[in-house]
Amino acid sequence: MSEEIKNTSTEYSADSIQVLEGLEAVRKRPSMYIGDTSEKGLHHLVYEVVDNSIDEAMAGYCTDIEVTINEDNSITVEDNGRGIPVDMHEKLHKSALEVVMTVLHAGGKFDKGSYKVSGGLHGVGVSCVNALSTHMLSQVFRGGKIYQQEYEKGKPLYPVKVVGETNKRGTRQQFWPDPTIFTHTVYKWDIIANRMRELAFLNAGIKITLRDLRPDEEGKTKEQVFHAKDGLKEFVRYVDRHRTHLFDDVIYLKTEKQGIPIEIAVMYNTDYSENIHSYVNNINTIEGGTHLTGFRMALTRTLKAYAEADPTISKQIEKAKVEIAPEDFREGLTAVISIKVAEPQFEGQTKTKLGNNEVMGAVDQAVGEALTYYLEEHPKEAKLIVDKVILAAQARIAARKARESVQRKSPMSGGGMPGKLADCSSKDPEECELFLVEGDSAGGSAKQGRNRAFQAILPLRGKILNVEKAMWHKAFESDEVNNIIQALGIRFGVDGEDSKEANIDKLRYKKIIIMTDADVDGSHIDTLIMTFFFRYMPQIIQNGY
Ligand code: 0RA
Repeated sequence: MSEEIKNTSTEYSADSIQVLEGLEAVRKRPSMYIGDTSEKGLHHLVYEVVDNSIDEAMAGYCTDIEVTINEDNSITVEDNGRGIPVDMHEKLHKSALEVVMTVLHAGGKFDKGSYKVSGGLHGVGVSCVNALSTHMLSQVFRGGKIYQQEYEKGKPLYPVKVVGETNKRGTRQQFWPDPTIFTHTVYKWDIIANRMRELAFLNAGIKITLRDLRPDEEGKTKEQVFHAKDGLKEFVRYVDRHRTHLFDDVIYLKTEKQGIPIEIAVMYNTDYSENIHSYVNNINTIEGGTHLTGFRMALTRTLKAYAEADPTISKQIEKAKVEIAPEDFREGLTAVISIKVAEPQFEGQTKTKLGNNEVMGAVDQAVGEALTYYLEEHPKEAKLIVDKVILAAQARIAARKARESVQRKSPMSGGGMPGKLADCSSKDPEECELFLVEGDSAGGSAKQGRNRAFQAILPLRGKILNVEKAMWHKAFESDEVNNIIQALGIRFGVDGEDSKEANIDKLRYKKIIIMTDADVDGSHIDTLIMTFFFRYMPQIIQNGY
């Protein structure tokens, strides 16, 4: 790995060689450090630099962060924190700033006991950003002076120097991503804006200003300020802004249990799905984990206990003749969960599933206490939730009946397929493809053009049911939706009579293609079909089919 380095090593001290090897490693295998070198990796550089300012803000020393997309597509991040230290590092004989900028993972050396993330997504250190930039400029405003150092591909061009005076305090970082490393080099406003909005919601009170100095078609530049003084309360309202609420209140808690800071905001809406956004150390844990499990456990237990303790509600449940299942408590629930863990263990395919067991009990306890209190204090809202839960249980039972009747009356249960399906001859799911085609006539054309050995065609008539707006069982009453389920070989309610979980063991096609017209109706149908997959059989998406 260090062949090229050895040749030029005479001018470097032993320490420098180590540093260079570190930076060379980052440049040789950038994906190992920042995930990938596509658009995602490119934007990751910004997050990495901003994260350091966020850490400074979480430690209580910084209130403002300014992120600028410059006209030449470089990025500037400036904060009003204490400034990265510039004094001499004892062992390495160079400025602490230089160490932070050039030594892998050096960030930890100055750790203030904040919640850094080990491995996985963030926390690789600003030195990685430096290594992957053709040029980088660091400035520190501290003690009345402006300190500065510049780098090329991570290598300092000169020792840290004073370049002027200032009454500002803080750190300013500017970098130019290396176009020989990244497949994309143009920053997208929306991608950065979404992350900055999320960070502002997750860290109440921090003001993040995003600017885009690249003129648009009208020659205009952009600026947006993200600032949420109420943190997650504002976040959950934002997530649910297009939904109708069961009641306007946000159920909110912010506490610490067993040394784990926990913040949660919950709203109930009139839709039928569960939307939980969970974060650990500001990272979106899309695969969930122990914090999510703790939340769900507490929610089920607390609502159940509340319903059982209230004679009127118990009678109401008895009358409705339903057995309430855990998932019934989560219909129409939107929640944002944010916790901080000192040593997070991230697991799962994308390393976004929290594994720390101690977190489960902490979140369970926090949610149990806060929700019990909320229900006692808000009987009106509590009743609205319980009514909704009973409705959900009834719908779930109705869904089972609809499914059973479909399976009885149609030829499908015996391996029969929907009449409209033009199946392929292969029976090997690995090579079989199913085309979901908009309209019978396009379906006909697709049939003529296909390779019948492995390509099957299922024409769909018009728009399928919008499952996002329908109760669970309605999907099983819709012919078009049932045709898709049957053609795919999906079964529901296998583990436990009315489980909502799809069983895809007998999936007949491992490639599913949505084929619609390139117009608004086509896009709408795409959306409806994808929503159906996302809500009823997310495994199809998760497995990349
Ligand atoms: C450790 C110690 C001190 C400041 C920082 C880290 C710091 C790092 C970054 C990175 C971006 N912005 C930052 N702001 C501050 C200061 C220690 C002291 O002053 O005593």
